[in-house]
Amino acid sequence: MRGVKLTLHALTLAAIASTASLAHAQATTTAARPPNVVIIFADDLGYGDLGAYGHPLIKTPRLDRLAAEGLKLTSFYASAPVCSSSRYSLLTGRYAIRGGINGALMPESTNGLGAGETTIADIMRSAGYRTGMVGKWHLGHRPGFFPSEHGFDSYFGLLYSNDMIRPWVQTDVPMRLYRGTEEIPGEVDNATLTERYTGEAVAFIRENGNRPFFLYLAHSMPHVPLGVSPRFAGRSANGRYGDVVEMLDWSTGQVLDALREAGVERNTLVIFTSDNGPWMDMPPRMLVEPRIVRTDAGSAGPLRGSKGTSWEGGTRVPFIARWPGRIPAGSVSSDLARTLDLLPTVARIAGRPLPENRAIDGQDILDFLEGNGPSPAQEFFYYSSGGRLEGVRDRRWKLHLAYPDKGEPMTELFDLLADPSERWNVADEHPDIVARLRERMRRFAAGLAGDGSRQP
Ligand SMILES: [Ca+2]
Repeated sequence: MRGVKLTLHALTLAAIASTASLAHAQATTTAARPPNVVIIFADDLGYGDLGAYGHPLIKTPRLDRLAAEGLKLTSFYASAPVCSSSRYSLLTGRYAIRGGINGALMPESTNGLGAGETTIADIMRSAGYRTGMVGKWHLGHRPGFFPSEHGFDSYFGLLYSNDMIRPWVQTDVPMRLYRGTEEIPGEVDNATLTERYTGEAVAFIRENGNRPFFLYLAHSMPHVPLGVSPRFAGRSANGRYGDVVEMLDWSTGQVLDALREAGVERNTLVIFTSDNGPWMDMPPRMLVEPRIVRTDAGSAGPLRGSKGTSWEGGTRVPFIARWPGRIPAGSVSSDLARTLDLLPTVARIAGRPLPENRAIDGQDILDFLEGNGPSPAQEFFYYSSGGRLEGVRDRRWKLHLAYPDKGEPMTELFDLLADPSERWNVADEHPDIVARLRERMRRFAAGLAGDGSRQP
């Protein structure tokens, strides 16, 4: 009995002590609590699709205001021109070739994000954050590859693209929403996805506003087939595509309002960007009923090319970051930065070291985001949607290998500062720059072959 009493007494003392430390923690909470991070990732949203990036018809007042309250980048790159590869890089800070992820995983695919990879969510969870994901995963949809196995405490969404169902993709695998690792029975209504994702994201913020959290909201839109709630349909001057993007703007506003209502607006870094450039081509499989039409395509603005290409339009995407008191309002920069850089940056915010024993291609750009100096990112490598290395850029020059249907690629050189639309090939005028960048590509490819990081 005596032993039990002592134990109870010890427990009481421990409870008093922890209550006291809790009170202390609450008193210092706004100063000491680690900042939250929210990443909103659109699917196939082009460089020219937002008001803040010059679209003349699509109205995006919440995103435009977000940019005015923070930083807008004009040379920001998703790391691949296609879904799965791009998402791999966002979450791991590594080019997708390192993880053996090419293109877009299909319903019959059996691979996914490797068990040995360390994601942003893994890092944030190790720092004590609550980690939530809502939306399109597209890094494997079989056991072993779920978001919950890659650092996310909670998940709600689609495990791959919203077109991976008949009539657009010839598959017999049913499309289902998931919560955690559990399939939600019933057909998926494409028109409701943005609204459902938004509700889940807002609920996550409400539930976790009293502790550090990381939220990754990966929209299925504006990937075709476009889906929009009836209350948003027919509102945009830019047709169905405009309706969908304006609904994403509304969704972002809901998330921002939830942050303010939770009292964490000033302690949260919000990032909005896209996984690749706009879809523009028209493969025959899309010309079935219900028909996808050319006006369902987005815009790369002044940039050449589209999703799936190594032209600028394939990977250069909108990027907006807001962090009141940390990122100066009204900032605009043409410095180079990439989704690859978000993992090192977020790791620093959370006070965690980078994963060891593997190559990390991204760099910590926090000082740059906060207006303290230029971006440390010096270069970007361009891949085709099939994983072929097709170019590299530095701060000014882009070497591009244009592959014809047959034969040797044509070497092109563009001055991206003078010619962001890639209209004038100046390779003949600058053989020294061509040689330097070709050597840089060769060394990068050789390093990939030798680093063994395919199986981290
Ligand atoms: Ca995409």
